[in-house]
Amino acid sequence: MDEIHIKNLEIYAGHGVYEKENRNGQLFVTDIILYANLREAGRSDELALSTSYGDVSRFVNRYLREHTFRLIEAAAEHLARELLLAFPLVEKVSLELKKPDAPIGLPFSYVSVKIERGWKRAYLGIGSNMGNKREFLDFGLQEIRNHREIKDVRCSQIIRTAPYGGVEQDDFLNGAVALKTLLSPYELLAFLQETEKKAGRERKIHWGPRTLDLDILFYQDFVSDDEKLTVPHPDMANRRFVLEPLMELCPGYRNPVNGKSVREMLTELGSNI
Ligand code: A4P
Ligand code: MG
Repeated sequence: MDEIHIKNLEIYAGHGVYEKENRNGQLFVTDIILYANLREAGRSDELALSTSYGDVSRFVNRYLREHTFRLIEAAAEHLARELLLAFPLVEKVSLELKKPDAPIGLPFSYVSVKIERGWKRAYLGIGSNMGNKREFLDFGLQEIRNHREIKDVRCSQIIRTAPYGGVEQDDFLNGAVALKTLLSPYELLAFLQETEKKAGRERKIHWGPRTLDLDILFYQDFVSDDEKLTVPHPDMANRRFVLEPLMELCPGYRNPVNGKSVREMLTELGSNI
């Protein structure tokens, strides 16, 4: 991806563990790399199609002066998030925050933290087979759309599906959702579980009836199989009610575990189930 660099931007602000540092302030120096597609701005020579390095520099200056953090880790983390929210063309940001006058009592040039943060693409499965199913799905979608750190939400068609997995229960409504998020996989999971809870979800029977089920199917090319979070969803290749909606959103997306695209998994499933 293309890059815009801002090097050694100097800001006087009050971050530190000691109260004196917050009160008196000191010099901070930042290096920022903005990752974005600059092709259209380059071709057209239009500032509106790019991100103004002047606006970004003033934003960083204002943000670091108006907020106080004890750790430069926290200052960098919050600043990176706010930059990504304020400048929508920026996909990823690299931020180094240097503190040349940190109270160490030994000679050094600076201490710093450097982080890289960006929008991540994720796909969710949504389902309901209790009560007013459509309303539960709409509620879940609305909560997802309202989250500050989620954007570009697209939902597949909602389909009616027979219950899978052997538990005798009502038909499901199922769909898939594409989104971009600043949340980590575990933060996204926590938010989805909170949303299920708000929809009155009770966990009684494994694979049993539910008002609202929100599963992470893919999170970029992240792979995890611990107890709390298994991504990609391990049984997706056997589930038509997952693959059909996904097919509408991302037919070419490859499962990082088996290397197969959604289209290939659906073709292999054939007319089974
Ligand atoms: N968990 C692990 N990985 C994930 C992930 N990728 N996304 C953990 C979300 N949660 C994940 O889930 C149990 C635990 O899975 C959570 O605590 C979480 O930490 P749960 O939602 O409480 O229980 P569950 O949904 O009963 O179990 P599970 O294994 O998630 O079942 P599935 O896969 O959700 O399948 N038939 C049709 N037609 N349509 C359906 O939507 N759904 C199921 C449930 C069965 N049959 C169905 C459908
Ligand atoms: Mg689930």
